[in-house]
Formats: sequence, C-alpha cells, structure tokens
Amino acid sequence: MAAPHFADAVAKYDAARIALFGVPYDHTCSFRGGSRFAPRAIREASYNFETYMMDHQRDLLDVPVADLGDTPAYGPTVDMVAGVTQRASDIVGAGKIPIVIGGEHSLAPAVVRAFPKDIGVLGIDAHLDFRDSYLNDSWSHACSARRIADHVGVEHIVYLGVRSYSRQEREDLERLGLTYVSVYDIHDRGMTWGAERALKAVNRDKIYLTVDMDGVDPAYAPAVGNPEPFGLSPFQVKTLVGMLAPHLVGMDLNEVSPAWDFGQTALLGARLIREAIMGIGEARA
Ligand SMILES: [Mn+2]
Repeated sequence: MAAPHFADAVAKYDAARIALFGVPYDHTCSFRGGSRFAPRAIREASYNFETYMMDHQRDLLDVPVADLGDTPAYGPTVDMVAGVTQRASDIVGAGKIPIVIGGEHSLAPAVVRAFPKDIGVLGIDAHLDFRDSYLNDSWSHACSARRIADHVGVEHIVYLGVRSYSRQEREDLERLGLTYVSVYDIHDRGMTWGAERALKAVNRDKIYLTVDMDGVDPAYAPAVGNPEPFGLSPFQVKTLVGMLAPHLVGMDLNEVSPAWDFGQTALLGARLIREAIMGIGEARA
C-alpha cells in the first residue's frame, strides 16, 4: 500500500506555496534504527487532526501545500545528500518553501545547501551534532550542525534544547565560536527567551528550522534514535515554530523511529509540521 499524502496537502505543485517531501533514510543511525519508516508514520498520523485549527482560527486547507512523496532509498550518504539537495533546490528555485520529513538528521545539511548562504539556521536538538566526522562519515547524523555551519557559517547556526555533547565537540565549539542554547537555560528562562537569544545570535532575516525530535523530552517523544532525558515540552517547540514562522524559508523534522512508538511521537511530528504550515500561511496571508 502506498503511503498517503500528508493530510490536507492537496495543492498541485504549481499552485503550492509549500512543498513537502519525505527522506526515508537512516543509514548512519548509531542507536535505534528505523527512522526510514517515519515519513509514512508521520503522514498517517497527520490524518488525526481537524483541518480547522482552533488556536489559529484558520483552516489548513487555505494554505496551498503539495506533497511530492518520498525520495528514493539511497545507499551511501553522499548519494542521499546529492539527491536531497537537488530536490530541495528545485523547490527553492521555484520560489516555494520546502518542508522535509526524515529520516535521520543527516538530511538537514543536504536541504540547507539548497539555499543561498545568507540564511540563518535554528535547530531543536538534544545533541550538538558538531562532530567533524562520526564512524568515518562526515555526513553522519552526528555531524548535522557541523555540515550546516560549513554552508552558512558557524556564526549563523544555533541549536536549542541541547543537553549532550562530547568533550571534542565542546573544544570545537569554543575554538570555532558556535553558539547553542542549552535545555537548562530554556527551563530556567523560557522558550521565548531562548528563541530571541537564538534569533539575535544568528542575525539573519531568513530562517531555516531543523527539528530533531529528540530535542523534545522522551516522555512526549519516546520514539527517537537517541533519547535524552530533561527535554523540551511539545508546547515549547510550538512556541518556537510560531515565533519563527514569519521568517521561515524551510524546515525539516527528523529522527522519529516508529518501531519504538505508541504513536505519540509521529503524532507530535505531524502536529508540529501542521503548526509550521499554518504559521507560514498566517504570516504571509
Ligand atoms: Mn539529536
């Protein structure tokens, strides 16, 4: 059975403001595999929700979104990166906003490379993902922020919700001047503070958002590749998406591993994508 299209993503490509596609890829996964099944699980979960969004007092069907389906199941990371960058470039070149459903976090730099270098990138992640290479692969999901920094510059990327990095990553972030917002600071001072701090740090008008679902606490999002306690609440991520919506030029959501799910992680992923779609539609209405 073919996976359904994302709920309410019924626009033809030419008329679409936003173009979704899935990347069923998890070859560099280091702990819990299976995020290649997430595009299907998240699309299926998207049918849970009303098209009318009470919190926005608007209908999602009023925002033209096309679902382009999934990329092929690539082998080596270099092939995945080339294929994803090409597909995202087509969307960006057509003046549309890509929203990409992972798959693992390694897809994020591939999408970011489709944009001019003058964007800023914000990420939700439990991990800093700032290794230069992991298990001999510089495109590993453990290197997502590092590869994004290669494209936009280390001063134009900030991950929020961080609560894990290696000793080497800590040395590298200090040496290279990477900013991050720890989950502990967000728990102390709130997501509004965190988002303002991150936006000020990246100092860009156009923002790309990459959401690693492990940034959310495992109590709410248990089915991720590398779960970490003390995470963000779903509502904090909603708050961030809402604040960024007027600036968003693209987004991805990654690292859901449906085999560990009772359904709630895929549901939250689908809901956050719907939040972004509505936020973008609302900001540009
Ligand atoms: Mn992560």
